[in-house]
Amino acid sequence: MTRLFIRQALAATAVLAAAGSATAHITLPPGGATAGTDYEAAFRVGHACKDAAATTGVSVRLPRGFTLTDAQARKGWKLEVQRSGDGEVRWTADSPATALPGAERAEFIVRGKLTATPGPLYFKVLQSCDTGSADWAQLPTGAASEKLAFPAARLDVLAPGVAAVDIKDAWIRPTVAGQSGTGAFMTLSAPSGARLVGVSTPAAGVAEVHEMKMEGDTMKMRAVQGGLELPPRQVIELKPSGYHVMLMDLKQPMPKGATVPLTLRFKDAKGADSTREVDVPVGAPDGAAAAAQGHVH
Ligand SMILES: [Cu+2]
Repeated sequence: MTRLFIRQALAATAVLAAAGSATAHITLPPGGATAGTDYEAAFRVGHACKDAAATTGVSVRLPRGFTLTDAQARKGWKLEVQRSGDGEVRWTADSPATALPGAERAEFIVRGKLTATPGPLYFKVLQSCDTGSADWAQLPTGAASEKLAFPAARLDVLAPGVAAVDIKDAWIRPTVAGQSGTGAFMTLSAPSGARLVGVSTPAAGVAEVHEMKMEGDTMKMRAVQGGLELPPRQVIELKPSGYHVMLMDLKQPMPKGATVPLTLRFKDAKGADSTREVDVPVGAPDGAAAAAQGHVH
């Protein structure tokens, strides 16, 4: 019966598909935001326009469903806010000296209130450069294999109760016969901040968030008190020899290639509870295994 919840699934494929969004060039941090809340939209500019040396202007067209509160000024840039219609926020570099160099990353921040209706919101962003411009304004048409050259920045507006947290590269260390505990690892990022306060899975009697701490000259692990803080837009890594999810009282072995469902529970800054479900593959991804070995030395 316990076999039911360990599924052989194509979870690795899902992870790859999620990573694909990182190829877009002006983006909002993945993970979404809760419907009806105040949201700080931090548009990440990753590089200048094609063949350009610097970004000289960024103009964000606000979608219906986002009610502007304010926008963050940038030193050396003029900020213009147009509230009529759907609204637009525009930053323009005062001079070539204050323009954003091609290889440098920066965030352009707009704050506002989100619609109470869950669903995707698309922000169209016009990037101006010393040479040319790029209009990140394409909306998906729904075709399965579609690859947009200039996608608009997407925000997933989530129903209350669904955690606004991006979960990537999750994996569980395989077990051998008789082993009663193991670790689960992943990277977490909460665009608006959150705290990981609990984990559960039908595959283990007990699941806890652990940290590694030196006690005298011994490395010990223990439960994180009060939950694991995820500051806004920071990537927090759960990895071997660092923070991890400890699965104890395992209900069955976890062979490489199996998939285990985890439910992660979060609290936001206002104390609202939310959860996110992830199907976690058993077995270290190549990169993670290498990183884990690197840690030993
Ligand atoms: Cu542990």
